[in-house]
Amino acid sequence: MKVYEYPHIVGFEETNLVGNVYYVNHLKWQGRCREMFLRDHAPTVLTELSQGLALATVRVSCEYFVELYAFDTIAIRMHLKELTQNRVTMFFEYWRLANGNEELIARGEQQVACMKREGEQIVPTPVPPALKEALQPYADLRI
Ligand code: SSV
Repeated sequence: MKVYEYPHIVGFEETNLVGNVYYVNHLKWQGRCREMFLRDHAPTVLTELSQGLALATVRVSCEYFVELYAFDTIAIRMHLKELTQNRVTMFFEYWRLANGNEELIARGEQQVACMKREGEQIVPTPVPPALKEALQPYADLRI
């Protein structure tokens, strides 16, 4: 199984009054990670998003183990947890990278539902073939 990695260096804007990273940022990084995945591996899905496809986020979670600080170098690693007719569930691990060491900071999960806009309505639609194809190598079980 492959994992998709989004690297990041924590900035001051992401920290709170006492210097550690404010919890909402971990969720933003999940968002960054998934959009960069589309950019790198399924760019046609980005076009579809401007043509009626909607990827609706229906669930997001994060479990926090260790605090992060400004200038920490981290990697958000994503893989596919489940794929159904019209839903994709992703799993995330947040690692801090420091002098050759890797420390698990947090874990997260999210699910998106594929929908399409039909006039006023928004209705479920199958996962776009280009996305299914791109997800294949990142599945933790064969799909
Ligand atoms: C504008 C908007 O609604 C964007 C939604 C983006 C959703 C991206 C979903 C990407 C899923 C990638 C899964 C990769 C698993 C290895």
